[in-house]
Amino acid sequence: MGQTKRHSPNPRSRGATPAKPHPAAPAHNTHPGHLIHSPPPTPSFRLSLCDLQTLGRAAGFDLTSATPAEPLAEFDHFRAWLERGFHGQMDYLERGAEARSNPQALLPAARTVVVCALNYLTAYPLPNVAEDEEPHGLSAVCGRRMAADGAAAGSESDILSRISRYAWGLDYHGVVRRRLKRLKGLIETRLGRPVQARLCVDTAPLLERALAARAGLGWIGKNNCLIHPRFGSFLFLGELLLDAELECGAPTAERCGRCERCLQACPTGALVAPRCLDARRCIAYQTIESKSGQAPDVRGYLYGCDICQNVCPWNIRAQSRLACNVREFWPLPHLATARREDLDFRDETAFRSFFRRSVIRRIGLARWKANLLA
Ligand code: B12
Ligand code: SF4
Ligand code: SF4
Repeated sequence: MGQTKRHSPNPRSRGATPAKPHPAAPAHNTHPGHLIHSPPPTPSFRLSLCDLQTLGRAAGFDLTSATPAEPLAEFDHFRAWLERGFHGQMDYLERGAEARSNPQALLPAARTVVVCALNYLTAYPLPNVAEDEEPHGLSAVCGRRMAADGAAAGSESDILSRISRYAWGLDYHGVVRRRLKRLKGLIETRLGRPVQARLCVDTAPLLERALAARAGLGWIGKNNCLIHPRFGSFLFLGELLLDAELECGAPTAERCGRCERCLQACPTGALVAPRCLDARRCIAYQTIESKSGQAPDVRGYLYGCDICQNVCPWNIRAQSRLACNVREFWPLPHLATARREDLDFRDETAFRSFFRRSVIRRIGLARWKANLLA
Protein backbone atom coordinates (compact mmCIF):
# COMPACT_ATOMS: atom_id res chain seq x y z
CA MET A 1 0.00 0.00 0.00
CA GLY A 2 3.16 2.14 0.05
CA GLN A 3 2.40 3.95 -3.15
CA THR A 4 -0.79 5.56 -1.91
CA LYS A 5 1.29 7.79 0.33
CA ARG A 6 3.57 8.89 -2.39
CA HIS A 7 0.68 9.41 -4.79
CA SER A 8 -2.00 11.15 -2.83
CA PRO A 9 -5.26 11.66 -4.75
CA ASN A 10 -5.45 14.82 -6.76
CA PRO A 11 -7.94 17.01 -4.87
CA ARG A 12 -9.03 18.73 -8.08
CA SER A 13 -9.81 15.61 -9.96
CA ARG A 14 -13.51 14.95 -9.61
CA GLY A 15 -13.32 15.00 -13.38
CA ALA A 16 -10.27 14.81 -15.57
CA THR A 17 -6.90 16.51 -15.58
CA PRO A 18 -6.93 20.14 -16.64
CA ALA A 19 -7.82 21.06 -20.13
CA LYS A 20 -5.69 20.40 -23.14
CA PRO A 21 -6.69 22.30 -26.26
CA HIS A 22 -8.24 20.30 -29.03
CA PRO A 23 -5.52 20.02 -31.68
CA ALA A 24 -7.95 21.40 -34.21
CA ALA A 25 -8.93 24.33 -31.99
CA PRO A 26 -7.87 27.87 -32.91
CA ALA A 27 -5.22 29.56 -30.76
CA HIS A 28 -7.72 31.69 -28.86
CA ASN A 29 -9.21 28.56 -27.36
CA THR A 30 -6.09 27.37 -25.55
CA HIS A 31 -7.43 28.38 -22.15
CA PRO A 32 -11.06 28.78 -21.18
CA GLY A 33 -10.29 32.15 -19.58
CA HIS A 34 -9.15 33.53 -22.92
CA LEU A 35 -12.63 33.13 -24.33
CA ILE A 36 -13.67 36.28 -22.50
CA HIS A 37 -11.25 38.43 -24.53
CA SER A 38 -11.41 36.53 -27.81
CA PRO A 39 -13.64 37.05 -30.79
CA PRO A 40 -16.91 35.15 -30.42
CA PRO A 41 -16.20 31.46 -30.97
CA THR A 42 -18.09 29.41 -33.51
CA PRO A 43 -20.95 27.48 -31.86
CA SER A 44 -18.97 24.24 -31.73
CA PHE A 45 -16.30 25.83 -29.49
CA ARG A 46 -18.70 27.05 -26.86
CA LEU A 47 -18.00 24.28 -24.39
CA SER A 48 -14.99 24.30 -22.08
CA LEU A 49 -13.85 21.13 -20.34
CA CYS A 50 -15.06 22.56 -17.07
CA ASP A 51 -18.55 23.18 -18.53
CA LEU A 52 -18.56 19.70 -20.02
CA GLN A 53 -17.77 18.21 -16.60
CA THR A 54 -20.66 20.16 -15.11
CA LEU A 55 -23.00 18.84 -17.79
CA GLY A 56 -21.64 15.32 -17.22
CA ARG A 57 -22.50 15.55 -13.53
CA ALA A 58 -25.97 16.88 -14.38
CA ALA A 59 -26.45 13.88 -16.65
CA GLY A 60 -25.53 11.57 -13.75
CA PHE A 61 -21.88 10.69 -14.40
CA ASP A 62 -19.13 10.67 -11.78
CA LEU A 63 -16.42 11.57 -14.29
CA THR A 64 -16.54 13.23 -17.69
CA SER A 65 -13.83 14.38 -20.06
CA ALA A 66 -13.07 14.50 -23.76
CA THR A 67 -10.38 13.51 -26.22
CA PRO A 68 -9.99 14.25 -29.94
CA ALA A 69 -11.56 11.66 -32.25
CA GLU A 70 -8.14 10.70 -33.56
CA PRO A 71 -6.28 7.38 -33.98
CA LEU A 72 -5.06 5.69 -30.81
CA ALA A 73 -1.42 4.76 -30.33
CA GLU A 74 -2.61 1.92 -28.03
CA PHE A 75 -4.01 0.14 -31.06
CA ASP A 76 -0.54 -1.41 -31.49
CA HIS A 77 -0.96 -3.12 -28.10
CA PHE A 78 -4.37 -4.34 -29.15
CA ARG A 79 -3.07 -5.80 -32.43
CA ALA A 80 -0.14 -7.49 -30.70
CA TRP A 81 -2.57 -8.91 -28.13
CA LEU A 82 -4.77 -10.37 -30.86
CA GLU A 83 -1.74 -11.83 -32.65
CA ARG A 84 -0.79 -13.71 -29.49
CA GLY A 85 -4.26 -15.26 -29.43
CA PHE A 86 -5.04 -13.79 -26.00
CA HIS A 87 -8.62 -13.02 -27.06
CA GLY A 88 -9.51 -16.73 -27.24
CA GLN A 89 -12.94 -17.22 -28.83
CA MET A 90 -13.93 -13.54 -28.76
CA ASP A 91 -14.12 -13.42 -32.56
CA TYR A 92 -15.91 -10.08 -32.53
CA LEU A 93 -12.66 -8.46 -31.40
CA GLU A 94 -10.93 -9.78 -34.52
CA ARG A 95 -13.74 -8.75 -36.85
CA GLY A 96 -13.90 -5.15 -35.63
CA ALA A 97 -10.15 -4.90 -35.15
CA GLU A 98 -9.24 -2.10 -37.58
CA ALA A 99 -12.25 -0.03 -36.54
CA ARG A 100 -10.76 0.12 -33.03
CA SER A 101 -7.74 2.05 -34.25
CA ASN A 102 -9.73 5.22 -34.88
CA PRO A 103 -13.08 6.45 -33.47
CA GLN A 104 -13.86 8.05 -36.84
CA ALA A 105 -14.33 4.57 -38.24
CA LEU A 106 -17.57 4.55 -36.23
CA LEU A 107 -18.68 8.09 -37.05
CA PRO A 108 -16.73 9.78 -39.84
CA ALA A 109 -18.00 13.21 -38.77
CA ALA A 110 -16.70 12.69 -35.23
CA ARG A 111 -14.34 15.38 -33.95
CA THR A 112 -14.42 14.65 -30.23
CA VAL A 113 -15.02 11.63 -28.04
CA VAL A 114 -16.68 12.56 -24.76
CA VAL A 115 -15.74 9.85 -22.27
CA CYS A 116 -17.81 9.28 -19.13
CA ALA A 117 -17.46 7.02 -16.14
CA LEU A 118 -20.00 5.82 -13.61
CA ASN A 119 -18.92 4.34 -10.30
CA TYR A 120 -20.54 1.04 -9.30
CA LEU A 121 -18.78 0.37 -6.00
CA THR A 122 -21.90 -0.21 -3.95
CA ALA A 123 -21.36 -0.53 -0.21
CA TYR A 124 -23.29 -2.93 1.96
CA PRO A 125 -24.76 -2.68 4.50
CA LEU A 126 -26.10 0.39 2.77
CA PRO A 127 -24.71 3.70 4.03
CA ASN A 128 -27.12 6.44 5.14
CA VAL A 129 -30.19 4.56 4.08
CA ALA A 130 -33.15 4.07 6.37
CA GLU A 131 -33.81 0.42 7.13
CA ASP A 132 -37.23 0.47 5.50
CA GLU A 133 -35.68 1.68 2.22
CA GLU A 134 -33.24 -1.17 2.12
CA PRO A 135 -34.03 -4.05 -0.22
CA HIS A 136 -35.21 -7.03 1.79
CA GLY A 137 -32.54 -9.08 3.50
CA LEU A 138 -29.60 -7.44 1.80
CA SER A 139 -27.55 -6.41 4.79
CA ALA A 140 -27.20 -9.97 5.91
CA VAL A 141 -26.19 -11.24 2.49
CA CYS A 142 -23.99 -8.37 1.40
CA GLY A 143 -22.34 -7.61 4.71
CA ARG A 144 -20.06 -10.59 4.19
CA ARG A 145 -18.83 -9.16 0.91
CA MET A 146 -15.53 -7.41 0.12
CA ALA A 147 -13.22 -9.93 1.72
CA ALA A 148 -9.80 -9.38 0.26
CA ASP A 149 -10.21 -12.02 -2.39
CA GLY A 150 -13.96 -11.63 -2.86
CA ALA A 151 -15.45 -14.58 -4.61
CA ALA A 152 -15.32 -18.28 -3.84
CA ALA A 153 -15.02 -17.72 -0.12
CA GLY A 154 -18.74 -17.46 0.56
CA SER A 155 -21.21 -20.08 1.70
CA GLU A 156 -23.55 -21.74 -0.79
CA SER A 157 -26.26 -19.17 -0.12
CA ASP A 158 -23.87 -16.26 -0.46
CA ILE A 159 -24.59 -15.91 -4.14
CA LEU A 160 -23.35 -12.35 -4.52
CA SER A 161 -19.86 -13.29 -3.41
CA ARG A 162 -19.70 -15.58 -6.46
CA ILE A 163 -20.88 -12.95 -8.93
CA SER A 164 -18.81 -10.03 -10.08
CA ARG A 165 -19.92 -6.76 -8.51
CA TYR A 166 -20.69 -5.25 -11.90
CA ALA A 167 -23.55 -7.71 -12.37
CA TRP A 168 -25.27 -7.28 -9.00
CA GLY A 169 -27.80 -4.71 -10.17
CA LEU A 170 -29.57 -3.75 -13.38
CA ASP A 171 -27.82 -4.23 -16.70
CA TYR A 172 -25.36 -1.32 -16.86
CA HIS A 173 -25.64 -0.94 -20.64
CA GLY A 174 -29.09 0.66 -20.32
CA VAL A 175 -28.17 2.69 -17.25
CA VAL A 176 -25.10 4.25 -18.88
CA ARG A 177 -26.82 4.70 -22.25
CA ARG A 178 -29.72 6.67 -20.71
CA ARG A 179 -27.24 9.02 -19.06
CA LEU A 180 -25.31 9.45 -22.31
CA LYS A 181 -28.56 10.41 -24.06
CA ARG A 182 -29.23 12.96 -21.35
CA LEU A 183 -25.71 14.35 -21.76
CA LYS A 184 -26.12 14.60 -25.53
CA GLY A 185 -29.31 16.66 -25.00
CA LEU A 186 -27.55 18.94 -22.53
CA ILE A 187 -24.63 19.46 -24.93
CA GLU A 188 -27.02 20.29 -27.77
CA THR A 189 -28.80 22.85 -25.65
CA ARG A 190 -25.49 24.42 -24.66
CA LEU A 191 -24.15 24.48 -28.23
CA GLY A 192 -27.47 25.73 -29.57
CA ARG A 193 -27.63 23.15 -32.35
CA PRO A 194 -28.33 19.47 -32.88
CA VAL A 195 -25.18 17.33 -32.94
CA GLN A 196 -24.36 14.26 -34.98
CA ALA A 197 -23.51 11.71 -32.35
CA ARG A 198 -23.00 8.04 -31.59
CA LEU A 199 -23.50 6.60 -28.12
CA CYS A 200 -21.24 3.72 -27.12
CA VAL A 201 -21.27 1.46 -24.08
CA ASP A 202 -19.07 -1.62 -24.16
CA THR A 203 -20.25 -3.23 -27.38
CA ALA A 204 -19.01 -0.78 -30.05
CA PRO A 205 -15.59 -1.40 -31.63
CA LEU A 206 -13.78 1.19 -29.53
CA LEU A 207 -10.80 0.92 -27.20
CA GLU A 208 -12.74 2.42 -24.34
CA ARG A 209 -10.03 2.19 -21.68
CA ALA A 210 -7.40 3.74 -23.93
CA LEU A 211 -9.78 6.60 -24.83
CA ALA A 212 -10.61 7.17 -21.16
CA ALA A 213 -6.92 7.27 -20.27
CA ARG A 214 -6.16 9.69 -23.10
CA ALA A 215 -9.01 11.91 -21.91
CA GLY A 216 -7.47 11.98 -18.44
CA LEU A 217 -10.07 9.95 -16.51
CA GLY A 218 -7.34 7.83 -14.93
CA TRP A 219 -4.51 5.49 -15.82
CA ILE A 220 -4.42 1.88 -17.04
CA GLY A 221 -3.45 -0.20 -14.02
CA LYS A 222 -1.34 -3.33 -14.13
CA ASN A 223 -4.62 -5.25 -13.74
CA ASN A 224 -5.68 -3.75 -17.12
CA CYS A 225 -8.42 -1.58 -15.60
CA LEU A 226 -8.81 2.16 -15.82
CA ILE A 227 -8.16 3.54 -12.33
CA HIS A 228 -9.13 6.96 -11.05
CA PRO A 229 -7.30 8.20 -7.93
CA ARG A 230 -10.57 8.92 -6.07
CA PHE A 231 -12.98 6.40 -7.53
CA GLY A 232 -10.65 3.46 -8.07
CA SER A 233 -11.50 1.09 -10.93
CA PHE A 234 -15.09 -0.02 -10.26
CA LEU A 235 -16.18 2.26 -13.08
CA PHE A 236 -18.31 1.67 -16.13
CA LEU A 237 -17.22 3.57 -19.21
CA GLY A 238 -19.40 5.12 -21.90
CA GLU A 239 -18.64 7.41 -24.83
CA LEU A 240 -20.36 10.01 -26.92
CA LEU A 241 -18.79 10.50 -30.34
CA LEU A 242 -19.63 14.05 -31.47
CA ASP A 243 -19.23 16.13 -34.59
CA ALA A 244 -18.36 19.13 -32.39
CA GLU A 245 -14.86 20.18 -31.39
CA LEU A 246 -14.75 20.48 -27.62
CA GLU A 247 -11.97 21.28 -25.22
CA CYS A 248 -10.19 18.07 -24.24
CA GLY A 249 -8.51 16.58 -21.16
CA ALA A 250 -4.90 15.42 -20.93
CA PRO A 251 -3.63 12.01 -19.72
CA THR A 252 -2.76 11.59 -16.04
CA ALA A 253 0.39 9.94 -14.69
CA GLU A 254 0.42 6.20 -14.07
CA ARG A 255 0.24 5.55 -10.30
CA CYS A 256 0.74 1.84 -9.78
CA GLY A 257 4.32 2.42 -8.81
CA ARG A 258 6.05 -0.76 -7.66
CA CYS A 259 2.83 -2.44 -6.52
CA GLU A 260 2.06 -5.79 -8.13
CA ARG A 261 -0.73 -7.02 -5.88
CA CYS A 262 -3.11 -7.74 -8.73
CA LEU A 263 -0.56 -9.88 -10.60
CA GLN A 264 0.18 -11.84 -7.45
CA ALA A 265 -3.48 -12.30 -6.49
CA CYS A 266 -4.83 -13.54 -9.81
CA PRO A 267 -5.57 -17.23 -9.15
CA THR A 268 -5.06 -18.37 -12.74
CA GLY A 269 -2.00 -16.38 -13.79
CA ALA A 270 -4.09 -14.60 -16.43
CA LEU A 271 -2.19 -11.35 -15.91
CA VAL A 272 0.86 -12.58 -17.80
CA ALA A 273 2.56 -9.18 -17.51
CA PRO A 274 1.58 -5.73 -16.29
CA ARG A 275 -1.33 -4.50 -18.47
CA CYS A 276 -1.40 -7.71 -20.42
CA LEU A 277 -4.16 -10.24 -19.88
CA ASP A 278 -4.38 -13.67 -21.42
CA ALA A 279 -8.18 -13.71 -21.53
CA ARG A 280 -8.26 -17.47 -22.05
CA ARG A 281 -6.97 -17.89 -18.48
CA CYS A 282 -9.18 -15.18 -17.00
CA ILE A 283 -12.16 -16.31 -14.90
CA ALA A 284 -14.21 -13.43 -16.30
CA TYR A 285 -13.66 -14.80 -19.81
CA GLN A 286 -14.22 -18.40 -18.79
CA THR A 287 -17.52 -17.66 -17.03
CA ILE A 288 -18.89 -15.04 -19.45
CA GLU A 289 -17.38 -15.28 -22.92
CA SER A 290 -16.12 -18.80 -23.42
CA LYS A 291 -18.26 -20.85 -25.78
CA SER A 292 -16.49 -24.12 -25.06
CA GLY A 293 -19.09 -25.24 -22.51
CA GLN A 294 -16.16 -26.20 -20.27
CA ALA A 295 -16.24 -25.48 -16.57
CA PRO A 296 -14.03 -22.58 -15.42
CA ASP A 297 -10.49 -23.52 -14.26
CA VAL A 298 -11.27 -22.45 -10.71
CA ARG A 299 -14.43 -23.56 -8.88
CA GLY A 300 -16.86 -21.23 -7.17
CA TYR A 301 -17.33 -18.46 -9.73
CA LEU A 302 -20.77 -18.00 -11.23
CA TYR A 303 -20.20 -14.88 -13.30
CA GLY A 304 -17.07 -12.74 -13.71
CA CYS A 305 -14.27 -12.14 -11.24
CA ASP A 306 -13.18 -9.13 -9.16
CA ILE A 307 -10.04 -10.39 -7.43
CA CYS A 308 -7.52 -8.21 -9.28
CA GLN A 309 -9.68 -5.19 -8.44
CA ASN A 310 -10.56 -6.13 -4.86
CA VAL A 311 -6.88 -6.31 -3.89
CA CYS A 312 -6.01 -2.98 -5.50
CA PRO A 313 -5.12 -0.34 -2.89
CA TRP A 314 -6.93 2.30 -4.92
CA ASN A 315 -10.20 0.37 -4.57
CA ILE A 316 -9.69 -0.40 -0.89
CA ARG A 317 -9.19 3.30 -0.38
CA ALA A 318 -12.24 4.19 -2.50
CA GLN A 319 -14.36 1.68 -0.59
CA SER A 320 -13.56 3.38 2.69
CA ARG A 321 -14.30 6.86 1.37
CA LEU A 322 -17.26 6.76 -0.94
CA ALA A 323 -20.23 4.69 -1.95
CA CYS A 324 -22.11 4.44 -5.17
CA ASN A 325 -25.58 5.87 -4.79
CA VAL A 326 -26.84 4.75 -8.18
CA ARG A 327 -29.85 2.73 -7.12
CA GLU A 328 -29.87 0.74 -10.35
CA PHE A 329 -26.57 -0.83 -9.23
CA TRP A 330 -27.79 -1.93 -5.84
CA PRO A 331 -28.06 -5.70 -5.78
CA LEU A 332 -31.28 -7.08 -7.21
CA PRO A 333 -33.06 -8.46 -4.14
CA HIS A 334 -34.14 -11.72 -5.77
CA LEU A 335 -30.55 -12.37 -6.83
CA ALA A 336 -28.98 -11.44 -3.51
CA THR A 337 -31.33 -13.63 -1.54
CA ALA A 338 -31.36 -16.59 -3.94
CA ARG A 339 -30.22 -20.02 -2.80
CA ARG A 340 -28.13 -22.21 -5.05
CA GLU A 341 -31.08 -24.48 -5.87
CA ASP A 342 -33.10 -21.43 -7.05
CA LEU A 343 -30.47 -20.90 -9.71
CA ASP A 344 -30.56 -24.35 -11.25
CA PHE A 345 -33.05 -23.31 -13.94
CA ARG A 346 -34.99 -26.00 -15.76
CA ASP A 347 -34.97 -24.21 -19.12
CA GLU A 348 -33.87 -21.11 -21.02
CA THR A 349 -37.19 -19.36 -20.35
CA ALA A 350 -36.82 -19.70 -16.60
CA PHE A 351 -33.20 -18.50 -16.84
CA ARG A 352 -34.15 -15.47 -18.96
CA SER A 353 -37.06 -14.56 -16.77
CA PHE A 354 -34.92 -14.62 -13.60
CA PHE A 355 -32.19 -12.50 -15.22
CA ARG A 356 -34.41 -10.35 -17.44
CA ARG A 357 -33.09 -7.06 -16.01
CA SER A 358 -29.56 -8.30 -15.43
CA VAL A 359 -26.50 -8.40 -17.68
CA ILE A 360 -26.17 -12.09 -16.76
CA ARG A 361 -28.99 -13.05 -19.17
CA ARG A 362 -26.56 -12.40 -22.05
CA ILE A 363 -24.54 -15.55 -21.37
CA GLY A 364 -27.45 -17.95 -21.87
CA LEU A 365 -28.43 -21.03 -19.91
CA ALA A 366 -25.71 -23.41 -21.18
CA ARG A 367 -22.86 -21.16 -19.99
CA TRP A 368 -24.68 -20.49 -16.72
CA LYS A 369 -25.14 -24.22 -16.04
CA ALA A 370 -21.48 -24.93 -16.74
CA ASN A 371 -20.51 -22.27 -14.19
CA LEU A 372 -23.04 -23.44 -11.63
CA LEU A 373 -22.10 -27.09 -11.87
CA ALA A 374 -18.32 -26.49 -11.82
C1 B12 B 1 -13.24 -7.94 -24.32
C2 B12 B 1 -13.49 -7.33 -22.96
C3 B12 B 1 -13.23 -8.11 -21.85
C4 B12 B 1 -12.49 -9.46 -21.94
C5 B12 B 1 -10.98 -9.16 -22.11
C6 B12 B 1 -10.47 -8.14 -21.08
C7 B12 B 1 -9.15 -7.49 -21.41
N1 B12 B 1 -8.43 -7.10 -20.39
O1 B12 B 1 -8.80 -7.35 -22.54
C8 B12 B 1 -12.87 -10.13 -20.59
C9 B12 B 1 -14.14 -10.95 -20.78
C10 B12 B 1 -11.81 -11.01 -19.96
C11 B12 B 1 -13.22 -8.89 -19.76
C12 B12 B 1 -13.17 -8.86 -18.38
C13 B12 B 1 -13.49 -7.75 -17.64
N2 B12 B 1 -14.05 -6.61 -18.09
CO1 B12 B 1 -14.25 -6.15 -19.96
N3 B12 B 1 -14.36 -5.49 -21.72
C14 B12 B 1 -13.99 -6.01 -22.84
C15 B12 B 1 -14.23 -5.01 -24.00
C16 B12 B 1 -15.53 -5.38 -24.72
C17 B12 B 1 -13.08 -4.90 -25.00
C18 B12 B 1 -11.70 -4.76 -24.29
C19 B12 B 1 -10.56 -4.96 -25.24
O2 B12 B 1 -10.53 -4.40 -26.30
N4 B12 B 1 -9.59 -5.79 -24.82
C20 B12 B 1 -8.36 -5.96 -25.52
C21 B12 B 1 -7.22 -5.34 -24.67
C22 B12 B 1 -5.89 -5.52 -25.35
O3 B12 B 1 -7.57 -3.98 -24.64
P1 B12 B 1 -7.79 -3.15 -23.27
O4 B12 B 1 -8.10 -4.02 -22.12
O5 B12 B 1 -8.74 -2.06 -23.56
O6 B12 B 1 -6.31 -2.66 -23.05
C23 B12 B 1 -5.76 -1.51 -23.63
C24 B12 B 1 -4.84 -0.80 -22.68
O7 B12 B 1 -4.41 -1.66 -21.64
C25 B12 B 1 -3.72 -0.39 -23.58
N5 B12 B 1 -2.48 -0.06 -22.95
C26 B12 B 1 -2.32 1.20 -22.55
N6 B12 B 1 -1.09 1.33 -22.12
C27 B12 B 1 -0.44 0.16 -22.23
C28 B12 B 1 0.88 -0.17 -21.91
C29 B12 B 1 1.31 -1.50 -22.13
C30 B12 B 1 2.73 -1.86 -21.79
C31 B12 B 1 0.43 -2.45 -22.63
C32 B12 B 1 0.86 -3.87 -22.84
C33 B12 B 1 -0.92 -2.07 -22.95
C34 B12 B 1 -1.33 -0.76 -22.75
O8 B12 B 1 -3.60 -1.38 -24.59
C35 B12 B 1 -4.85 -1.97 -24.79
C36 B12 B 1 -5.38 -1.68 -26.15
O9 B12 B 1 -5.85 -0.38 -26.24
C37 B12 B 1 -14.37 -3.66 -23.19
C38 B12 B 1 -15.29 -2.61 -23.82
C39 B12 B 1 -14.57 -1.87 -24.94
N7 B12 B 1 -15.22 -1.76 -26.09
O10 B12 B 1 -13.45 -1.42 -24.78
C40 B12 B 1 -14.88 -4.13 -21.81
C41 B12 B 1 -14.33 -3.40 -20.58
C42 B12 B 1 -12.86 -3.20 -20.77
N8 B12 B 1 -14.55 -4.35 -19.49
C43 B12 B 1 -14.85 -3.83 -18.36
C44 B12 B 1 -15.01 -4.56 -17.16
C45 B12 B 1 -15.73 -3.85 -16.02
C46 B12 B 1 -14.52 -5.87 -17.05
C47 B12 B 1 -14.37 -6.71 -15.75
C48 B12 B 1 -13.99 -5.91 -14.51
C49 B12 B 1 -15.69 -7.49 -15.51
C50 B12 B 1 -15.60 -8.56 -14.44
N9 B12 B 1 -15.49 -8.18 -13.19
O11 B12 B 1 -15.65 -9.72 -14.72
C51 B12 B 1 -13.27 -7.72 -16.15
C52 B12 B 1 -11.86 -7.16 -15.86
C53 B12 B 1 -10.76 -8.11 -16.25
C54 B12 B 1 -9.44 -7.39 -16.42
N10 B12 B 1 -8.60 -7.46 -15.40
O12 B12 B 1 -9.22 -6.75 -17.45
C55 B12 B 1 -14.93 -2.31 -18.46
C56 B12 B 1 -13.64 -1.71 -17.87
C57 B12 B 1 -13.84 -0.56 -16.90
C58 B12 B 1 -12.51 -0.13 -16.32
N11 B12 B 1 -12.58 0.59 -15.20
O13 B12 B 1 -11.44 -0.39 -16.83
C59 B12 B 1 -15.08 -2.11 -20.04
C60 B12 B 1 -14.45 -0.82 -20.56
C61 B12 B 1 -16.60 -2.13 -20.34
C62 B12 B 1 -17.30 -0.81 -19.98
N12 B12 B 1 -17.84 -0.10 -20.96
O14 B12 B 1 -17.36 -0.39 -18.84
N13 B12 B 1 -13.53 -7.81 -20.56
S1 SF4 C 1 -10.52 -10.98 -13.37
FE1 SF4 C 1 -9.81 -12.64 -11.99
S2 SF4 C 1 -8.94 -14.22 -13.33
FE2 SF4 C 1 -9.17 -12.33 -14.56
S3 SF4 C 1 -7.18 -11.32 -14.39
FE3 SF4 C 1 -8.44 -10.49 -12.72
S4 SF4 C 1 -7.99 -11.84 -10.97
FE4 SF4 C 1 -7.25 -12.89 -12.78
S1 SF4 D 1 -3.12 -3.71 -7.48
FE1 SF4 D 1 -2.44 -3.68 -9.60
S2 SF4 D 1 -3.65 -2.08 -10.56
FE2 SF4 D 1 -3.80 -1.75 -8.34
S3 SF4 D 1 -2.13 -0.30 -7.86
FE3 SF4 D 1 -1.33 -2.37 -7.56
S4 SF4 D 1 -0.37 -2.83 -9.54
FE4 SF4 D 1 -1.74 -1.10 -9.90
